[in-house]
Amino acid sequence: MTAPLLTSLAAPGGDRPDALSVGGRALSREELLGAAGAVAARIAGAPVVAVRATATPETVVAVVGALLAGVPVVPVPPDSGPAERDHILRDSGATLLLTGEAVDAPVETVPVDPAERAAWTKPEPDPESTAFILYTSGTTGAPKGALISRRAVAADLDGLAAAWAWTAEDTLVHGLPLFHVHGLVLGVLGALRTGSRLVHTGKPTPAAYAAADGSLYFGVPTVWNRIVQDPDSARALASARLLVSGSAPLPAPVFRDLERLTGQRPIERYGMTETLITISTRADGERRPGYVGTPLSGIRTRIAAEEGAEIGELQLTGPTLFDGYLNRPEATAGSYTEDGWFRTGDIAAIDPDGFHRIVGRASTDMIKSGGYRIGAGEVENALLDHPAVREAAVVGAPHEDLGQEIVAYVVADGIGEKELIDFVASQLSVHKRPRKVRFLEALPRNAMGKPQKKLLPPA
Ligand code: MCA
Ligand code: AMP
Repeated sequence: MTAPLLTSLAAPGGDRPDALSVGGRALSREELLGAAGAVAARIAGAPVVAVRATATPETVVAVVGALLAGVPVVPVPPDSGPAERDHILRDSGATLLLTGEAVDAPVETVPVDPAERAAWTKPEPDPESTAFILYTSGTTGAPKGALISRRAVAADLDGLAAAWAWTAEDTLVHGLPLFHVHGLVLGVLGALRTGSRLVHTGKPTPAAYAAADGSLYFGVPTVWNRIVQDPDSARALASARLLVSGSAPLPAPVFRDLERLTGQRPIERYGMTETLITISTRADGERRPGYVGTPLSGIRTRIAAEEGAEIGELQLTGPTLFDGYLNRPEATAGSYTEDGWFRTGDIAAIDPDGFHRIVGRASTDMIKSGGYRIGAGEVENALLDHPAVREAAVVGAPHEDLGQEIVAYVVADGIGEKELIDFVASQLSVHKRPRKVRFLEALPRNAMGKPQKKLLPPA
């Protein structure tokens, strides 16, 4: 039986003033609980709250406060422009926006102050209730809200704690954004549930990781690539217990450079917003470049391959799966097979010894850049909102540092590359901006008039 999500928030084995340090500002667990209690009292009874998810103690306090009160939380990327932010607020039904600093918003804002204290004594909410509504891109249209239950989060964190021997003895270090599964669910709630100390470095820079003196480090492959480009910082991680990579494929050369510079092979783990983390190598097990390991406890996997083929779509079941997309029964139904397995959209293979290898994605319209998932359709729609743009096609081009970089092909009059990049950055989150724009006379199309991305010229 999985223990309720927040049962272990009080410090196991004694509190410390720097139990959580986020961007250089520290809180003890008692201070966190007191400040979160004040948030819970203020928002109790709201249907859904949004949190402006800056990398700050305010975000941690706001999220824990909402979880105490049993109000579903929607993290909003702090740099999202009006198109993305308003969609998330409207679609989720959030009536309040929790924020550490005053901002203009189309809903009532509620200030969050880590110095406040209030006791919260209400019982833990139903484990099947929604903890998070996490907005995530599909191949077309605006992002969808994935409903993540308290039970799913608790089961996932327990599975990871077992896989990585993650305990209160650890100090977790990372600098990932606090509006996605990686940085928020694993990187904050994982530390709270296991009792480990958390150092959030603000930004995931090599120098900040090297200075943090942690035992457990999280990064997306871009972060690990930048660390191996900075050998002194990489060597400083030699004394860590585990270096963990996820959210995108870790290139084999980066894996090998990490081993060469730190003396240890990184842990790779695989997941999705909709399923949380489902497959990982183990603290006490083998780690191979290109492989994400074996399923966590309670997760079953299968490959839907054509007759005779070993490679096909990875499908999953287990206690960490989401409860569907908010208000989108058709999209939810479409993400499951007839016999109830979740369709990841990732192409994978399973070796005879059970080790999983992620080979690619079924759709080229789902881009992973710097570990962020970006739907080509959302960026195309943002470009088409510009009056000078007549046609747009967006692709992910291979990129050494980011994995993929967003490249936009447009048919447009009288506008330059920088202006269009800035336009997208101002409408959506900044990381969804194209890094390159190519201007064409017309998009290549088939006889039916459908754009043919395969026929686009090289970036
Ligand atoms: C640049 N900037 C701009 C513009 N261009 N601002 C406005 N308009 C522009 N045109 C600014 C940015 O705001 C930012 O400022 C700075 O330039 C650099 O931004 P950027 O180029 O985006 O940064 P980067 O260096 O390319 O970022 C690399 C990164 C980042 C740090 C690795 O991609 C990252 O944090 N990735 C993590 C993604 C993640 O957590 N994914 C997990 C998804 P300033 O520096 O001032 O802010 S969860 C998941 O995948 C599943 C569940 C799983 O398996 O984990
Ligand atoms: P997101 O919904 O942002 O959580 O992105 C999920 C996607 O990230 C998955 O469907 C995979 O395509 C990719 N992903 C996550 N972890 C890995 C990994 N270790 N190796 C390869 N791809 C990964």
